[in-house]
Amino acid sequence: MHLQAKVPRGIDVGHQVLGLGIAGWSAARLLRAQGKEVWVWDEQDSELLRQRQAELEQEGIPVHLGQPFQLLPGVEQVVVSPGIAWDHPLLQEARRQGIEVVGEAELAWQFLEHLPWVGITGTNGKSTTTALVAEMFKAAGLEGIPCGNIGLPLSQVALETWQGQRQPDWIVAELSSYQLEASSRLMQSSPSSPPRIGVWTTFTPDHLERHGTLERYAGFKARLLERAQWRVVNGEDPYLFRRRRDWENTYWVSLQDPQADVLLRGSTLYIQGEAVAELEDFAERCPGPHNLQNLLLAAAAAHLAGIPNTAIQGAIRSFAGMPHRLEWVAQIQVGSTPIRFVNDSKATNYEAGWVALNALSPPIILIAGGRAKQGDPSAWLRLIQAKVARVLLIGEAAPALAQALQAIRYTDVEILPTLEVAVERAFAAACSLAQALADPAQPITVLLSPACASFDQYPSFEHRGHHFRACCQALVGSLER
Ligand code: UMA
Repeated sequence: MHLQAKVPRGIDVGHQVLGLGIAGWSAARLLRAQGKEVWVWDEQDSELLRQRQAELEQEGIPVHLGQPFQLLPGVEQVVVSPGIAWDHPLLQEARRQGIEVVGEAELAWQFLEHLPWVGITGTNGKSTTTALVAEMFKAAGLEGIPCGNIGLPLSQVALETWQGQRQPDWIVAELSSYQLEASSRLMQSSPSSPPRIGVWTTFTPDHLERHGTLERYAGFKARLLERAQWRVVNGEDPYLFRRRRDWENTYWVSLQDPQADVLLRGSTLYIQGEAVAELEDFAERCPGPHNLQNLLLAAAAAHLAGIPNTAIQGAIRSFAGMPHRLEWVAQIQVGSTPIRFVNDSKATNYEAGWVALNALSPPIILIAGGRAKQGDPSAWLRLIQAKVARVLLIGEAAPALAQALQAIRYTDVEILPTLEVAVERAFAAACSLAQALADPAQPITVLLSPACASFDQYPSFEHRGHHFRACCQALVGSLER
């Protein structure tokens, strides 16, 4: 295999960054700001990548687009974007040659390890928990930057902190299994280090195409708890509950267990036996037991970080929910029936799809599909059967999902070419349904909760969610005209 590339004479590459997504882009700028020679490589070529290429080249960072990765001669460190397989042949070759290979998050850690951290991992719920923890720090007058897998790259935070543009009190990092796999020290604590709090939200099969087995996937997430000084774990999750004796210094969170450290009694949140907040309004704004679990996890982490109860209460009052997660994007009144459009584009696997359906009351018209993920869809399919009036399928996975629904004798299914057509069809179906309702004032929900990745039709789940929101708003506009 030819893995060594030609570099123009006189260039000492030093650091090679693989992937020009937002993580690679930030990592390259962080290294350049340290005066390092950096070369960025991306196997794709697109308008967006060319824009980024032009920006980086202005900063003296050469960028190579559209060809398989190759090792540049003289490289001392390879920095890897989270989405690149950790066993990519080029990385194996680099390790064989004794070249240091680090993940982008691990690179950022080297610049941020003097700060206290809350690291949040889990299959689902980690973004909402991350945003809630940051909101609780904010209510206490502290800057706790929500970053990492949630969107703002850790390297960007490292760069801005190093340049003095930010002075974070805490790093509140959402950490994916990809980032944890590519890190050997991230969140490592020692007796003298500032606080490190590790949170594990849920665990179900995901990303098996990358990690191979469930054990490996769990192992990367467990790294976070093993390295932290204090831990917060969701006792409602069956897998995590089974592992409850694995970790010390752990706050257990539960909606039901009266023995838990952080729990719900009625609608009151208790931390270590003390009543902290009423959650009725929060449960209206952020429906579903999963959102209550996320809130309890966040409150536990904030409490361990020394955030006062008044700030936790303030954050609970002000938190408006997350975009693309059961986000209410439009409402159309048809006679006395409200038809609500809810964007849950972030549901990229069957478990997240199940969580959304579980949180909402019927009748529901569901738009699902995209690129299929590995995993067991049976619980999701059963909930569709119980709660969904009609399923509209889009994307690559549509034929297979239609077959799976037929296999359980669910027949109210249609395959449609685009999301735009699906929104129109969903509205028409909701209008017919409204006429048949026993209680005409009962709301009908049109829910985009794909249970699939977006990459067959969109660059990301955010693009898919924005498109859904735009389609719904266009529909509202067309009815107003
Ligand atoms: N690329 C290659 N070769 C490959 C793979 C990718 O050249 O073999 C290139 C692609 O052409 C692309 C670039 O690498 O241009 C993309 O890099 P990336 O996939 O690491 O994406 P980034 O834009 O840098 O975003 C990453 C995270 N992406 C992934 O983990 C896949 C973002 O998480 C994160 O928000 C961002 O860093 C900032 O920290 C997204 C995600 O989907 C939300 N995460 C997964 C999830 O939540 O399930 C783990």
